[in-house]
Amino acid sequence: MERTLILVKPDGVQRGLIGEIIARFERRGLKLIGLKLLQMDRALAERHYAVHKGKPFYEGLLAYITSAPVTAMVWEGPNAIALTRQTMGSTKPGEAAPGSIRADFGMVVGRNLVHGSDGPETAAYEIPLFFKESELVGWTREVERWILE
Ligand code: IDP
Ligand code: MG
Repeated sequence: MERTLILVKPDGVQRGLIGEIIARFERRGLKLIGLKLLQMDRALAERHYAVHKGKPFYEGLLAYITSAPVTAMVWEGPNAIALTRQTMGSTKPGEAAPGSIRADFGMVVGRNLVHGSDGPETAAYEIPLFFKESELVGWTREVERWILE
C-alpha cells in the first residue's frame, strides 16, 4: 500500500476548510492512518521544502507555511500519491481541474490550500518529518471490500 503526506496549509486551516478537505480524501476511499495539528517552524519548513531552496518563491513559501497551523495527515491506499494529487488539483488553482480542491477553493498559487507528496521517494522523505512510525495507525477498515477489489 502506498502512503502519502498531505498538509492542509495555513490558508485552509484559517478558512475553516480542514473538514472539507479531509472529507474529499475520505470519500474517495483513501484510508487515514495519521493526523495532527501543528505550527511548522522555520527549521521544519526548510527541510520540508528543501527541493525549492533558491527559487524566487522560496522565502514567501516558508513565510506562508509557517504563518499559522497546518493539519498534517498520512493517507494510504493503492496509488495513493497519484490519486491524492488528482483530488488536490494542479499547483496553480487556475489550471486545476474543476472539482479539485485547488480549483474549488483556490485563486492563486501562493494560497493553494494543500500539500501532497509528489512521488514515493518524496513521501518516504516527508512522512518522517511529521510523524514517528508509532504515530501511524494500522487499522482494519470494515468497508474495505466495497472500496477496493
Ligand atoms: P505542489 O505543491 O503542487 O507539489 P510545487 O511545485 O512542489 O507544487 O511547489 C510547492 C509549493 O510552492 C506550491 O504548492 C505553492 O504553494 C508554492 N509555489 C510553487 N510555485 C510558486 C510560484 O510560482 N509562486 C508562489 N508560490 C509557488
Ligand atoms: Mg511539490
